[in-house]
Amino acid sequence: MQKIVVVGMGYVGIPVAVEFATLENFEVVGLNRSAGKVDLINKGISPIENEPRLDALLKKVVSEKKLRATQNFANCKNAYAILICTETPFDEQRREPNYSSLEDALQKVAVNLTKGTLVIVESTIAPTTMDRVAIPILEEYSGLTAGNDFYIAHCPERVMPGKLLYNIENLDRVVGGINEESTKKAIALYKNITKGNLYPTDCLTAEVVKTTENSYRDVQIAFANELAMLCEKIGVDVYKVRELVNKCPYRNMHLPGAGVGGHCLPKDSLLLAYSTKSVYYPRLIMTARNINKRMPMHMVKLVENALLKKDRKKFKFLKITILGLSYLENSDDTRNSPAYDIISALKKKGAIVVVHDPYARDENMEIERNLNKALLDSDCLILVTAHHQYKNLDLEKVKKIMKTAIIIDGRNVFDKKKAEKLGFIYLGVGKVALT
Ligand code: SAJ
Repeated sequence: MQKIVVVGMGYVGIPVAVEFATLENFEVVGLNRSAGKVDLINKGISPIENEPRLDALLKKVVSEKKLRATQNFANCKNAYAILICTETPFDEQRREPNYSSLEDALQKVAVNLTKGTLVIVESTIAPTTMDRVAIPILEEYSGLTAGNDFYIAHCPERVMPGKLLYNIENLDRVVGGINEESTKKAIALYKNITKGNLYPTDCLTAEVVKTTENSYRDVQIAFANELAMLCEKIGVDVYKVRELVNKCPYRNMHLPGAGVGGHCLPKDSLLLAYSTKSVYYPRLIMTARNINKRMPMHMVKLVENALLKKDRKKFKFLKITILGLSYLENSDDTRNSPAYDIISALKKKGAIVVVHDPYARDENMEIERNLNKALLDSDCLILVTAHHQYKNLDLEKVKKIMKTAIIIDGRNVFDKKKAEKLGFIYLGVGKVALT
């Protein structure tokens, strides 16, 4: 049985560890810094909730002793392959990637690295990181030579909360090795767990592909957001415009909204730009990133406009209800959610902000699970995340329990005409602004 070690038991590491552990010829060791997570996994409990099939599969492979978690990196010795899946956030203050977790993992792997092992970096990294950071650390702390004594490749993850296992099993992937042998070994490894195509390339190209695929999406969303603000001024519904634009061949206008959250899009264009920081500034990509970053403030502006309509200027003591803390509909994942910027801006203006979300988990945020309580006596309902639960809200009932009938729609969930007919002031991203 070949030993696979997965470093980092998060949204990337846990599903890939489970996928290999279900296969007959692999046993898997999951490495994590937090003892709590190690303990949960060894009890067969997934730290990630609301993920189809993951709970059951994790319980199965742990009970069959095919997967175990530990904090001890000595388990890297004699591994067939080591997959590094640690977080790589971007530090916006210092304007550089925060590689502390990645470098810590690389060092601990390196001191336990044995000849012949295949090392894969799945974490999303700025182009040139494999060459400038990963390979030097592995060689320095192991005394081995990359590409000869051990194999190394970058195989960027393509996970998506809600489809973690599905994406691993079906999506195409890029496999960038330090040399042909490393690439071949990495492709042979991943062929065990995916039906998707595995495209061979080099480390640098793989780094650029991953950060580009998300920068590309960020730019597309920014286009939609810019058009939404333009349509508000012109007085047309951007969603109607989008529907008709997309009837045109080769058009695929994305959805405007309250903002762009998640663990990928808000940082990947910054990682891409970082790699050329002294030689080239990608203006379009960075402008797009700034447009998306400013959407939560646009939502706050819409609140101000709506209150003005009610001759209310002050936010002080107003009760404002946020519907949706998660960054993505029907997910509990709150990472980089635009809701946080909206909440802090409203609190700074003196509003009493009540946050409702059926799924989100955040121990630092009080989350109301009872929708009626969240809306009772509220002066403004702000729709940030298009959870299913909000789509069939009975606005007539909602109006009865709110104090002031104002809706700010960040995801085109409600029907503007119906809301206005019921007596709501309705403003939405890309919807016709107040006259
Ligand atoms: N969003 C918009 N408008 C859109 C699409 C998304 O405002 O048209 C917002 C969402 O509300 C969310 C954020 O952008 O706040 C990110 O949404 P996402 O659908 O991109 O979801 P992510 O962040 O989980 O993106 C992942 C990425 N997958 C990987 O990195 C492997 C992304 O590359 C995928 O394109 C995306 O899933 C997907 O296609 O579902």
